[in-house]
Amino acid sequence: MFSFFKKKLPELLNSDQAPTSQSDAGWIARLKSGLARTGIQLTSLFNRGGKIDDDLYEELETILITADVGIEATYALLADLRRFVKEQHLHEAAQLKDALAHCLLKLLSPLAQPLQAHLQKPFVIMLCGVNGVGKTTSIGKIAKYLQLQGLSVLLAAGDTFRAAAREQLMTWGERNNVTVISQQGGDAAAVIYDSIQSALARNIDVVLADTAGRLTTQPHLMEEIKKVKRVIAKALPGAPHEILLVIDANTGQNALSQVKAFDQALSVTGLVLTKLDGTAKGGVIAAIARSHPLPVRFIGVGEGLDDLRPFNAEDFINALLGFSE
Ligand SMILES: Nc1nc2c(ncn2[C@@H]2O[C@H](COP(=O)(O)OP(=O)(O)O)[C@@H](O)[C@H]2O)c(=O)[nH]1
Ligand SMILES: [Mg+2]
Repeated sequence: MFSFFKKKLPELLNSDQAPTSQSDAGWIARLKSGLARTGIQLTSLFNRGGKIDDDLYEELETILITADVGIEATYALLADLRRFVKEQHLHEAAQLKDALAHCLLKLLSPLAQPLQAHLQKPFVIMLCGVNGVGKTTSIGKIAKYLQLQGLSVLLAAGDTFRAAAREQLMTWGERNNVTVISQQGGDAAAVIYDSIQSALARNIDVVLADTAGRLTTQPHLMEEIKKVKRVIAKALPGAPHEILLVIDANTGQNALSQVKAFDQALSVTGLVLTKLDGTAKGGVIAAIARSHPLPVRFIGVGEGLDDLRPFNAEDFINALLGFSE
């Protein structure tokens, strides 16, 4: 744990974002091993000793850019870092790690806004994103998370393009005793409309609606998902209450164009960042924070049911920078 956090956290975080209270060692370890590539590079840079000089900043710049932070966010972060270093009269390379953590926390903590699914009933959540990013898997994990909060859930098998997606959701529902509304064939809007009717009739708290994967460069599919959103509003005025865009953390800077395009089409209300356990370098979240900030509701570090948690900026930065507890 690093010192600036201790001093600055209360100023930087809202009271409802308790830093590490919900974290357990296993989760932090998974996140850390997922982000190890970046962590190791940064740790070896800062542990080298010596003074903070232009060479050090330049090497840091390279590491950040290759860690998917992107050019714009890297430059902004480094400018902030240089300002902070001057202000705090820091001189040693070893001190730069804490300083970077401080600047990253300032950048990322506004994104840590948990999902508030108890605000409406039924609370309708629609998921969207490109193919294979983890939408259907995330639905299972989010459903479990919500059930643990005492909320009843119903799943809408809105990916009517792939039979496997429907079966994937049905299997999950059976195993966890959750109702899944699906139709053989049919269209996404109709399935989700029925699901909302069903949730109303059964007094269900949350509807999680799956949708088929689509590329933002497929105009007819982007129109189709806009229609799904309009139909949801017809089934329940004010819904969908949450539009989650699922992003694979391994897609690098392309993630940013997905965020921009889906947000433009649907007014996305939150992000789910998956696969931070793979070859992800983690920096894409900083790129999003800088260029197109949206709340990060959950991050995923694996295929298991417990491998998805609300985003906590401090834990993420600890893992990214390779801090040891
Ligand atoms: N390693 C890893 N795999 C994941 C994660 N989330 C999803 N997956 C896997 O990614 C693949 C595609 O997931 P799926 O939910 O079907 O994607 P969809 O097409 O967006 O619905 C599956 O094999 C999932 O098990 C994650 O956080 N980490
Ligand atoms: Mg799917």
